[in-house]
Amino acid sequence: MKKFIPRFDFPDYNIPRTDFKGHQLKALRKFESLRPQLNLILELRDVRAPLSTRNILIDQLIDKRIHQRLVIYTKRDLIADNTQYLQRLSHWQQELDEPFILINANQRRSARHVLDIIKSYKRQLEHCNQGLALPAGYKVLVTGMPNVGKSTLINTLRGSPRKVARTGPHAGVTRNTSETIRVGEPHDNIYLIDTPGIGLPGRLVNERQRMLSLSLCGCIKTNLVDPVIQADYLLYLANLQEPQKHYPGTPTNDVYQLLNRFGTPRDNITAAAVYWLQQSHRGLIYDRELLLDTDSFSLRGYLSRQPQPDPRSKKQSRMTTRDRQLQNVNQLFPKLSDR
Ligand SMILES: Nc1nc2c(ncn2[C@@H]2O[C@H](COP(=O)(O)OP(=O)(O)OP(=O)(O)O)[C@@H](O)[C@H]2O)c(=O)[nH]1
Ligand SMILES: [Mg+2]
Repeated sequence: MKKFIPRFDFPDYNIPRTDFKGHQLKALRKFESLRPQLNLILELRDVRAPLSTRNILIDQLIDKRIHQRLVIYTKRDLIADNTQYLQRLSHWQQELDEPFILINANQRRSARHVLDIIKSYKRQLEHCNQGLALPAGYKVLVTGMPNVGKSTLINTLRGSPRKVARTGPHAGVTRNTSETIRVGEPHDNIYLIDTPGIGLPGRLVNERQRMLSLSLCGCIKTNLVDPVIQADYLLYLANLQEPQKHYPGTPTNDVYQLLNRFGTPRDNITAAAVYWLQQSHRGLIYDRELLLDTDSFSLRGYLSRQPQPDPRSKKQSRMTTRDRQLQNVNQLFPKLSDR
């Protein structure tokens, strides 16, 4: 039998570069006003797409002199078998010197671990303050891209059967920054703030494929990208990883051939794509760079190569709504345009 060779390239489809919305800009403004009272920033990312779900706007929010920071990779359970990948990710994070943990946000044990870390950060801060208690309590902003599990983690940390934060399997469930939510014992004095997921304005997205990875993680609106293109990208990734685990029949590079195998009524190819996208694809990594071998990819190298477009060069008269949004973002985070 002929050996199956997966595609190494993926077509450059003309897909939207952004799903940035007005409520996200409003949230960024709110972050700016909360900034002086925050002690810890918890940045959540989806472990299956750590590059795509990293948000450079959050880097701009952090002032190292006053804020502590912890990166939390969620959805660990969806990739638990892939120990080799988890080891590589840990190695890259250590290289960056960015404190991080991996969790399942639905799991009480994970939430207890997060709470223990928050308490230890708080103790560190009190120690630096010569043991003085923090008058307004210890404030923790829970932030990240849409749908990465921010509200889920807050509910699990609260531990009560009644949810304090609304959750759902698609992007944009939380629309407003919450009031403070107490976690732990009353004397712990720890308060979390739930936030709407923040995406990136189009000009800060240099590769369209980011949108495909984000789409597979549910971080952008479901119908922003044609489901057949999403299915094609999923097929491409599955073939580079373990095709036999993710679809029936012999491996194929032809998405139409695959979708026809699902036998949907009246050969509705879009319905077949949606059906396949909704299956669980445990173990799959959605950022294709991470499939390169160790010599060809390092997270530090990748991040240093990310271009930072200068939005100031755009003429005011030709500004679109998106340009204006980006300009607003840059006014909030001037450091971005100086890079
Ligand atoms: N398997 C798994 N599912 C998770 C995990 N964390 C969150 N989810 C699921 O992911 C979906 C999104 O969770 P939310 O908590 O609503 O995400 P969010 O970041 O608050 O989303 P926005 O409010 O839209 O920004 C829900 O269906 C959760 O059940 C996790 O660690 N593992
Ligand atoms: Mg939410």
